[in-house]
Amino acid sequence: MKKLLAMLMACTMIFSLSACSGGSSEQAETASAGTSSAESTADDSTSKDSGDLITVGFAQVGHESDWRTASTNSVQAALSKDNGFDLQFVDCDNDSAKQLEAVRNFIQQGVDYIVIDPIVSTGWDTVLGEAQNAGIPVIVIDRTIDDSDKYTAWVGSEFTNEGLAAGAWLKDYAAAKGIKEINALVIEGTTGSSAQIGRTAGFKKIADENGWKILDSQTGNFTQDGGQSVMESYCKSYQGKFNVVVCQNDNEAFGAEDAMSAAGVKFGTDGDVILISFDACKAGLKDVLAGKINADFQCNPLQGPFCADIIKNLAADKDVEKKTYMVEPWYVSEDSLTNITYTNNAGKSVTEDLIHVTQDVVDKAY
Ligand code: GYE
Repeated sequence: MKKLLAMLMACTMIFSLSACSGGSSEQAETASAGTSSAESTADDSTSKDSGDLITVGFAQVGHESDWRTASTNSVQAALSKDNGFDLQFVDCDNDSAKQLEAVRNFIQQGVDYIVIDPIVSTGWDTVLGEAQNAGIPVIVIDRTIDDSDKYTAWVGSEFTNEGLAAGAWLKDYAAAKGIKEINALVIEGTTGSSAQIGRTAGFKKIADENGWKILDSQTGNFTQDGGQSVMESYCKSYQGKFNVVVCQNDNEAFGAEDAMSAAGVKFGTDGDVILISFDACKAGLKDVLAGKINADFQCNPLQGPFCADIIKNLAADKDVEKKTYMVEPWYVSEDSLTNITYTNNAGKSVTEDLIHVTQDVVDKAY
């Protein structure tokens, strides 16, 4: 437990966020149901036999990207036996039916807690009701569930802000470079995921405000292969007509780079096409450093410690926040712009730093 606390405190300091304060008594009541065996483990979890561990079922999206690998590693490390957890991990392979089945299996087994990273944002109310009836608190991480509030807590990203920030950066960058017309191609993430919905909407809002053309917007499913095949077809259909490509994650960007290189399209800081990406994983930031990706908007996958913190607090009958947002910096290849100002999804005008990528930034990335 001491080890866990130290880790969580460090994490809280880094992100200046707390996942364990406040919250309504209603949440606390829901959360405490079905956790009596776990309560006794809340104070000392370092030397447990398996009967004392908190059992958790985690229905993960799949293994489609570098981001996903980092997310899985983060949750598995935080919900380890040493930290007092017995974690059952299910890779749902980007299949919503499989994910619902995994959650139903966890309910049937009577795990203490269920963690879900929802592949899509709707279709959840019935199964969350079943978990609630069984007295099993559900913690949602990363993507959101938008058609039900029958979960105890969520920790993840403000995807619309990521899209808005990408648009705000492009506006300032184009102005600085004297680029008058924007003709953009978008490669979206998995259709119906909150990450795809938010990033698409945020970028489109800025595009509409500035009269930019979005020539096409198709899904690449958050995979490198998907990004490559969408970009291959874009290169044929829109040859010479586009000057911006927006990929909704780094892996799609890697695929788009291969397709553009094969088609003889020059992209990046010295090219004719501005390449924008999301996630800012290590390999993505390497490409920012190399000038292949112009700007990369981070989505922070290190939610494991927050998740462990939430569960430990629920097990100890403490209140938790219903929503916790990860802090996410924006990364750029050139150092000409140092910040962006935009109106975020909460309607607030914000000014945020742009981090110029150096080798040191790459080395420290996830
Ligand atoms: O951007 C992508 C992953 O849900 C935020 O899913 C996550 C997204 C992430 O596959 O790389």
